[in-house]
Amino acid sequence: MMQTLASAQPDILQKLIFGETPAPSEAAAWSDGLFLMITWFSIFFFVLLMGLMVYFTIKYRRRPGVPAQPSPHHNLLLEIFWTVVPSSSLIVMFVLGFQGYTSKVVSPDNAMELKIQGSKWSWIATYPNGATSPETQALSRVVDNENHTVIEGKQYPIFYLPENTDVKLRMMSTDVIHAFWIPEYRTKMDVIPNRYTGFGFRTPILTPGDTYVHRETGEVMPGRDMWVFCAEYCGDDHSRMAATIRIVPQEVYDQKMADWSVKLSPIDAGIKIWTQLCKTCHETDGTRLVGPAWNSFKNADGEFGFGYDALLEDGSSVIRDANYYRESILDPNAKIVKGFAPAMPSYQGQLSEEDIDNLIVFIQSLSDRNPNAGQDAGDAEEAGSDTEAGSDS
Ligand code: HEC
Ligand SMILES: [Cu+2]
Repeated sequence: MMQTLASAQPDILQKLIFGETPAPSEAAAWSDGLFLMITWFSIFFFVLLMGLMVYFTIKYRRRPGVPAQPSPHHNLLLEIFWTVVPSSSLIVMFVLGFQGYTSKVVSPDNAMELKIQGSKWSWIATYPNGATSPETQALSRVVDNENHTVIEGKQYPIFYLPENTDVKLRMMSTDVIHAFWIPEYRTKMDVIPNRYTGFGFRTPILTPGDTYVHRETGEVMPGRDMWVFCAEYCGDDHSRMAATIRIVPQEVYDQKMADWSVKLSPIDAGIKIWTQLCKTCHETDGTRLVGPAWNSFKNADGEFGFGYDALLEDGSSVIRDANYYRESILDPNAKIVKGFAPAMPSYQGQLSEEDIDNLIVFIQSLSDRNPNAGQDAGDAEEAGSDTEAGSDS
């Protein structure tokens, strides 16, 4: 269905507007298709209305000796016709647009989670195993002919991703509002302080034509580069807040992850904080202490763990997602889990953003709805995340 919308359009216009490279995912092709459909819709009505206007001005122009025609008052049928037809077309556009939007914002349960941090004026991506990419490339280079040297412009980070994989971004800003924009995916989303936002996409399957040039060796390697830009005006260097997403074969990605080894995986770092600060009130094996256990399980009090709905004291319920956990740590009394006392101290100012993030990755790993299951996320297995039960995909 998604592809039909895009492929129903003439190829030339598609290429003229969106370039030679095909959209990297079905969701992106959907946006192109919808954009072109709306373009044709507008062209049709523009030509029709302007044509009629010109025709009528000529036909009913004022001429000497010809008395002016009386103006008709109202024609109910005509009024209904030209209200219903255009507005139902708009509803069709809305529905198709909404469908495209949800397919970008909602990603499959097992999508790999990439953490994005935006700050003035750079992007940092952190992988499930805690690694960050040390590689960069320049957006521009100038050849200095006198000295026979190449002068490279500002360096931008390269984020490697495996081909044919669902990826989900969890983003936050450390300062002002930014927006993470991947033009090839036709998607951008605001990145704001103190709240996670995100969207997902599926990386394309590489074709033999997809290559990039290795910066140091000059070798031609299989892969596909896509630019990332900031789409929210955020100050002086906004226009140079860029990065590259580089889609590579799975083996290359795995090798990079192994090479960029990290001191302490996010899960291990999370376990450390838990042992020091939270263990007295929170178990990870379903045992009820002062506070609820963090792993996923069900009992008479309801469902627990990441990805499950929390029943609250005030009778409402809320999904336990990353924002829920963040709030529970910084402002524990904002939502009180049903059956528990408001006995938890706030950790506002005591835990860094990174600490909170590590705790969330650890808590996620305790759930059978762990988004990072199957990724190399340290000792997730040990924490018992490999069960399929309860998955609602
Ligand atoms: C003095 C005991 C105590 C300590 C220490 C404590 N908590 Fe809590 N926590 C609670 C109680 C009680 C609740 C349930 C009431 C509520 O929702 O605030 C709770 C709820 C939570 C929840 C929501 C759980 C759910 O399943 O919905 C999270 C997340 C949480 N705490 C995280 C932490 C973290 C992280 C730490 C350590 C940095 C911590 N807590 C330390 C008592 C504690
Ligand atoms: Cu920005």
